[in-house]
Amino acid sequence: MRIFSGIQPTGRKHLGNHIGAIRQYVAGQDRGDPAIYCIVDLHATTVAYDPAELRARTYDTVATLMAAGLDPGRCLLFRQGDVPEHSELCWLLCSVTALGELNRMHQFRDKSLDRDLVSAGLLLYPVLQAADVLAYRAHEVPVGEDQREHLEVMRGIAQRFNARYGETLVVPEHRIPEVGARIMDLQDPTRKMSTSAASQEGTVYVLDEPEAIRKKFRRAVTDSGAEVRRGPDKAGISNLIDVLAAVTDSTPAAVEREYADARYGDFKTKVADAVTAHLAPIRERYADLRADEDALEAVFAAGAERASALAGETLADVREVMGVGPPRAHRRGRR
Ligand code: AQP
Repeated sequence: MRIFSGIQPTGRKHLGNHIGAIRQYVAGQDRGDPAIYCIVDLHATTVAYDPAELRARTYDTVATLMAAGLDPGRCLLFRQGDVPEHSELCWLLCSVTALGELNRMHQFRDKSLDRDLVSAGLLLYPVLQAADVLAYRAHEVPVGEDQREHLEVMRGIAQRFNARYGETLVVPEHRIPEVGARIMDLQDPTRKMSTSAASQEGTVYVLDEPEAIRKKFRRAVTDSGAEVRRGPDKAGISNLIDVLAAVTDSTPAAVEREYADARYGDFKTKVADAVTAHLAPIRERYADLRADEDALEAVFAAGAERASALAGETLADVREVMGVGPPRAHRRGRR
């Protein structure tokens, strides 16, 4: 079982990223053969950004992943921009990607709003994402609910490629967690918790200080009712129930039973305490890991070498069936 997932180098990862994705990465590293995780710096260039910030936030992100439990000895951890096979495969996959489908993606539409320049890269984002996964012939992709649409595009690209050129690529499945696939903003529980949220108050960051976490949960928007239970009219409380279930490895139903008689204020305090206890060791480990950029670069270099060897095999097959470059027999010593 090969597992692959990519994560943006936004640096400050939030509780949604942690519960929806990072925790599944850690769980996957012993199941994966191998589990492959990539910090997608090429994806980050599809919107306006500062180059020096990108490097710094990439280090922040890899240090956060390692502090949360990713161990480069037990998984393959690397930076996307170190492995040129991703970009080449992206271009080759464009030939089996429907433009109309890319135009309809929610993320493209949302991120195209209010921009001076809507880059072609933003439109092609799902194709590069497909290349990331398909290059490793991964079977499983752990992601949050918001990535379901992109995963479907990726599967369509792989199926179309195989139909046109013969069975070459693995059609991957998503792995969306049962609890916490869509953690909501604490100030507006009808919207997902997001890096690009207008207000920071509704977003809990993995590296937030305990007092900041407590304050955000204290101010979390709930509803006018009094019962700690899930329901369509109780988006705020439902979200808090999911958060508590996820960070305590419980289930939403068990949380509802345990807090059936609790008041909202007390329940929020419980959730805040559980999240603080869950994140504190990660914050502590992060400081040491982030301080040594040479060590982080060494992790990237070792990861890129292994990743490039795996992706290179797929790319050689793709080039062969597509008739691109010399035939395999003439390729000795070349890719
Ligand atoms: N609210 C969420 N709940 C559960 N999972 C989530 N993910 C993102 N938000 C939630 C999952 O986190 C993984 C990494 O996401 P990313 O690489 O897109 O990181 P990001 O850009 O920092 O996260 P955002 O918040 O999704 O950014 P915006 O909204 O600004 O574009 C993915 O598996 C994702 O599903």
